[in-house]
Amino acid sequence: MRTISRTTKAVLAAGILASSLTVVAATTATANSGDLTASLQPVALNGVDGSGTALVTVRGTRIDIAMAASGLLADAPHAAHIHFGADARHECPAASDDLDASNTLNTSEGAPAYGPVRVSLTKTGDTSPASALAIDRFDTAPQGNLTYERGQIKVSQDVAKAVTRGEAVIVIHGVDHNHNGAYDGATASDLDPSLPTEATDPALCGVIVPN
Ligand SMILES: [Cu+2]
Repeated sequence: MRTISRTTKAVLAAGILASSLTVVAATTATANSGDLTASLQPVALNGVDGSGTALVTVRGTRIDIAMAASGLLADAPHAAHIHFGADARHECPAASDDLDASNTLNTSEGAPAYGPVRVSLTKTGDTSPASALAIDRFDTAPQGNLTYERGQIKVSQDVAKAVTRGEAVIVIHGVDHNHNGAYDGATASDLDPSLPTEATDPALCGVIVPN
């Protein structure tokens, strides 16, 4: 019967341990998992006197979100999304993003900061970018307070990964620039010319960061 020296056994054991550690590390790297928070603050230049918080949980390619915000135009639909772009800055926009010098920021002007819509935070039904302006399925902020809770939102692998890494941004839209209690004004929305820009301009924004 062959005998294996102690040294050989130790080397073999170390090798097995090292390879199983590699397997554990690889598994952890591919399965997205995280508990995160976004502190929602007024978007630069848009003058919303409000704030909010979103709690986000990622498990694989499913996301749970609970969100509350205040200071929004009351009883008006507020589209809300998770934005992410690989080439974006993974930030909320700054006053310097006001390319047309209008002294307000529209959704497109914020895109270099937060990227395109990747998840529509609708209360029911589809949550893809196709529902970005499905205004009948977003919260209407009674008394200016938005509440939102939805679990098991299916997202793509790259979005799950971006959220887990702290690169995705929550944006709540809808700003009453002239404080007259309604979305109106002569400027058309950059997203849908049939809507006033007030209906879609970004109001509150927060990067989703790991707890
Ligand atoms: Cu958005």
